[in-house]
Amino acid sequence: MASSRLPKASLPPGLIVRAGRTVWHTLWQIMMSRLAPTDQAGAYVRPASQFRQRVDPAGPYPAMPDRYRLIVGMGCPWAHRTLVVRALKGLEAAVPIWRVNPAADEGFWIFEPDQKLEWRSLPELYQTAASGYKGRSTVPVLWDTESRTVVNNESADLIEILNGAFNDFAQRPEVDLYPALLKTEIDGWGDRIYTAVNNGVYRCGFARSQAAYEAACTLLFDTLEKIDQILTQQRYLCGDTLTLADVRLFTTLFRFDGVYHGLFKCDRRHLSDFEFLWPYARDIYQQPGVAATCDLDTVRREYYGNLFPLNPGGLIPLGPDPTLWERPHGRV
Ligand SMILES: N[C@@H](CCC(=O)N[C@@H](CS)C(=O)NCC(=O)O)C(=O)O
Repeated sequence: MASSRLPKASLPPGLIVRAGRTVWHTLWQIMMSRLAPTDQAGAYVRPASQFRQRVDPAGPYPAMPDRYRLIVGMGCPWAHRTLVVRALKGLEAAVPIWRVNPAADEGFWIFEPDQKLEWRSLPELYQTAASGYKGRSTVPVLWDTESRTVVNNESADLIEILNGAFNDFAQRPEVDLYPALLKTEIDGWGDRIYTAVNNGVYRCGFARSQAAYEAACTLLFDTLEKIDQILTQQRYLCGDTLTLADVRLFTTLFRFDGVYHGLFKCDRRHLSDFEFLWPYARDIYQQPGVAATCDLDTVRREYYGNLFPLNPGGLIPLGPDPTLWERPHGRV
């Protein structure tokens, strides 16, 4: 009889489910608290960047070609902003990059070995800059090879620096993504986009309470829907000129359907469902030099492969097709 082949003493399924759930939930809470600090309501709070100096002819860090290095990881949206500005300005030769990759088991960034640098990991470089540094070792970083320190590790500053400070060595100095007349408007967009969208997707994905997740997700999509409306009337956020505000929005949009929709539960709509926002995002992708900074396969691998508490099985989704970004955008 079939029943005689069943194992004699197996644990009751209910017990296995309850034990598994308790153990996994406790581990998840511990790992999430390391990965993503939250406030008392379970909402993610991003730590502030600690190196905030400027490249300035009058200060200790004057602009010079080949003196600074921009340290980036290809998956990171904050690093991606700096790569987009560097490409639009034609600063590839003047400000070379050093690349880091995530080390899944160690939880920090490791330098690509073929660069043959003196540090193995990014935390080691931060210790060279400031011995005893206790903050997070994040990308992007602007590193000064002369004084051997981190000049700045805040992407919001770095995109302004790359836009304005290296014009003498830029291939396209005439490109100005932060024109004086639009500064107030660009800064206003920057704040709004940071809270609701750039950091908003992380606040969805890293929330540890239902209420915190719902608040973040609602603000995110309400904001994207408002932007979609605005883009019915104008090509870019501040009118007919591409600015830093668009660059800030773009790097989150580039990751939206491939990563945030699934992994971070940003799933009220796909980016590709938005009538104006989706062609707008492709318009930026198709600007000279931008596509070369975009690598959707690496982005997907880095997020899904390294945020273990959000994807313990480690499977990497296959879709959507990256060539969709090359479709004509039709915006003028
Ligand atoms: N506010 C920073 C945030 C940068 C950031 O969080 N970078 C992430 C990668 S997407 C990182 O390097 N995390 C490493 C860590 O937190 O240990 C900026 O915009 O530059």
